[in-house]
Amino acid sequence: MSVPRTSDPATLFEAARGGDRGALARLLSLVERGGPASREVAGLAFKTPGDAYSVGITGSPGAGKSTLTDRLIGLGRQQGFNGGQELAVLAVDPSSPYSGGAILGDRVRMQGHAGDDGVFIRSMATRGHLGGLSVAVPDAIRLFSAVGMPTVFVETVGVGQQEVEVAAATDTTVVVVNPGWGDAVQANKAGLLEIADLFVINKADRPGARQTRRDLEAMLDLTDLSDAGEWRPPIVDTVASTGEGVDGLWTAIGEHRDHQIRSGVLAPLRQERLRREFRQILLARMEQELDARAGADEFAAVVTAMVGGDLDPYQAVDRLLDDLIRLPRPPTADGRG
Ligand SMILES: Nc1nc2c(ncn2[C@@H]2O[C@H](COP(=O)(O)OP(=O)(O)O)[C@@H](O)[C@H]2O)c(=O)[nH]1
Ligand SMILES: [Mg+2]
Repeated sequence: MSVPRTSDPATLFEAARGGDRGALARLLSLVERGGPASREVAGLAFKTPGDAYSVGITGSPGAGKSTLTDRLIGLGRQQGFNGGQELAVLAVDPSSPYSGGAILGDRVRMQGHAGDDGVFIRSMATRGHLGGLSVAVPDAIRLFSAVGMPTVFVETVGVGQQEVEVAAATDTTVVVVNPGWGDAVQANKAGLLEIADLFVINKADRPGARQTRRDLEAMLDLTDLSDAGEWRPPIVDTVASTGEGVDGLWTAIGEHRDHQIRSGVLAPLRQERLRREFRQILLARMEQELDARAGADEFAAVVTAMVGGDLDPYQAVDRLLDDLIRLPRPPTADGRG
């Protein structure tokens, strides 16, 4: 099936739902680029909820995420979720403003599936999307879901706050560490411990895997698990380069999925993520609105009043917000509305 070279989101969306991978790729480019077309794609996907289960693979550069993902693709093709064996892979590079740069290596490492029509691999970088990747990635996951993908993998480098947000946008988040002194501690510092549903000690063929496991266990002992429905993240050893242990990882991912469904936390967790997304979009929009008004008279007048000492900075903000959101603000705790 082939679609005329259109960039009309609705036409592309129908084609993608019919199985056209070229159309799906173009929709993802629209999502990545941001702007009105991206909003339209997001709207279409949102109104067509699918049944995709998303799995995030995160960790430091070089931890073996792509090699591991490649192995998981193989298993996912045989035993995918929701009775479907097709799958989508989104390789996210938050540090790069372009697709294709650092991701090229990932493509090479996922070559095992290059000729496989059932696997859709796509990289995504920061472009013009409002709210950045922490909003673009959930949009992309919903798009995959809407076009009928049962399983979505998201590989992302987990090194900063935004990256951690991106990594947390999936149903099951796998944090990959390596053996060796301090790797688990680094992951903890990066905020990855909080978002991990599962730990992988990859490169378990190297010395230090047992120490890394002890470090992780010790840190987990200090973690409050009540939010996650009492799920304690299991720790799986793998050697992605040979495939050793990857079966066990796939099983553990399935167990986490089952746990979320059985305990009833999957839907509320997805809603919570949607709330966070809404917040991100709202904040980005507010910033955009503010920037657009920075030169406006009202803005200048407020700043002048503040600099002149007539308004303190809080009052100046109140004055502007009154204009920006025409909603009554709730009174603050100290009664100064
Ligand atoms: N010794 C060893 N090397 C591995 C293992 N897994 C991956 N590698 C190698 O580590 C390097 C980085 O792997 P890659 O998957 O690109 O890591 P990513 O940056 O996290 O995606 C590559 O040279 C892999 O071949 C493993 O389990 N053991
Ligand atoms: Mg990689």
